[in-house]
Amino acid sequence: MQTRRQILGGAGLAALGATMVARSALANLPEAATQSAAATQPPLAPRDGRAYNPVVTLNGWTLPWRMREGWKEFHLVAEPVVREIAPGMKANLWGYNGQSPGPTIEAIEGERVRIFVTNRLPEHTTIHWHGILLPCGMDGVGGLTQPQIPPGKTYVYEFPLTKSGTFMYHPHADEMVQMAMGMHGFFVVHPRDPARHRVDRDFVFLVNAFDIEPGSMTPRVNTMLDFNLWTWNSRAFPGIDSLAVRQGDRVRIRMGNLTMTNHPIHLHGYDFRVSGTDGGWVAPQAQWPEVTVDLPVGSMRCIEFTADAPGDWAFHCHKSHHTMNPMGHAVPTLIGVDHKGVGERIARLIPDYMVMGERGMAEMGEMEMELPPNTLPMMTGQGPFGALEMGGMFTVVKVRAGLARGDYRDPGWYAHPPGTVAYEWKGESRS
Ligand SMILES: [Cu+2]
Repeated sequence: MQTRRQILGGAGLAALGATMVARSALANLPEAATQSAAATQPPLAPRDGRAYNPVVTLNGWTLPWRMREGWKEFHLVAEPVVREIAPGMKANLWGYNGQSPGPTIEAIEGERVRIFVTNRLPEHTTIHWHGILLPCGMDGVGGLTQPQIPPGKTYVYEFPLTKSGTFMYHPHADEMVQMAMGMHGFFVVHPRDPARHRVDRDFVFLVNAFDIEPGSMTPRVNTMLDFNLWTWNSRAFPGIDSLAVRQGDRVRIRMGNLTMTNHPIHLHGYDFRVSGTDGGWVAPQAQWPEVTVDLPVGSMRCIEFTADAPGDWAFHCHKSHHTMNPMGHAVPTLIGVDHKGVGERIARLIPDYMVMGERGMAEMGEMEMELPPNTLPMMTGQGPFGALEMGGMFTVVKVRAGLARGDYRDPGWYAHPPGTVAYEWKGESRS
C-alpha cells in the first residue's frame, strides 16, 4: 500500500501544477492511503480505542484513519482509477483512493467522524452518506445541502454516528455519470457493545454494473438498462474472490445495490435470515427464513447464517443474464434448428463462421473463441469437475472445518466425502 504523500511527493506535486496555496491546503490533512491490488485485503483490526470485529471487503479494503482531538479522521480522494474487472480485462473507472469501489469506512456508534474529500476528478463532485442519520448540511447533495466540490478542492464532512448499521457512500453530483463510472463505497458503523450483533465473519460488498464495449476500457455512461458487466465490487466472475468460512462460524454478508435493477441474491446449501437493512437491524422475531434475498435498487441487506454445512456453495444473482459476461442480445435462438450443411456453405463465404446454439449454449463455456482484446468470455471458469459456464455476479462460499480464525485465503476445492457426489447411472445404485 502506498500513501498519498508518497505519490504527491516531489515531481507529483509539480505535475499537478501545485502552488504554495495548494501546499497549505494540503496541510494538516490525514494521509490518504491508496490501494493498487484488486484482491480481498485482510480486515483492518482497530489499533486502539474500543474493540470491534472488523469487516472483510470482497475484492476491497478498509480505509485507515487517525484520531485527532476526539475525531476519527478519514481522507477520501475522488479520482480516475484503473480497475481490473477480472484477469484479462481492465477498465478506466472513477473511484476513490486508487480503486472502484472506494475503501470501506469503519467506525463505532457514538464516535464523531471527520471525513476529508479531495476532488481529483475533471468535474465537480460531492459525497452522500447513504442511510446515516446526520445534520442536513452534511448530507452531501450538491446544490441542495452544499456547494459542489470543484476539481482540486478539499471539503470536510463532520458528523456524529448516532446508530450502528450498514451504510454506503456515493456522489450526489452528476450522479448518472459518476455512479456509472464506479464511484461508491461501503460504510459500516459497529455497535458500541461488541457483543451486540456479533458474528465471526462479516463480509461486505456493493453490487454494481457497467456497460463497456468489448475491446474498449471506458464505460458508456448513458446506458440505462442494457449493461454487459454485472459486478460485485467492480469485479466479475471469475474475478470475484471466494468467501472463506470456517465450519461452525456465524457469518454475516452485507450487500448494497447501486445498479438500476434489482438483484435476487441466492446462496446454496443454507437458509438464512435477513438481519439488517440500511434502515437498521431487524429484530429476531421479525426475521423469516430465505435462500434468496432480493436486493432492491438503492438498498442494502444483511444476511446471517451459521456455517454448519461444509462444501463449495455457489453464491450468485439469480437473474441468469447477471451471471454472464458481455454477450450479444441480438443473437437469434437456434435451439431445435437443424443446421446440417448450412455452416459449411456459410463458411465458404466467411471462413471463421461457426454454427452455435442448436443444442443450447453450454458449448460456449468450453470453446476457445477468439475475443477482442480487453474483454471477458461470456461463460467461463473451471471447477474441479469441468467448465463452470458462469460470469458476472457469481462466486463460491467455501465452508471448511479447521480454518484458522481470521484466515480468509482461498482453501481450494472441496474434497467431497466418498459416496456424496452425483454419479452416472450404470444400472445399479452405489449404496
Ligand atoms: Cu442481478
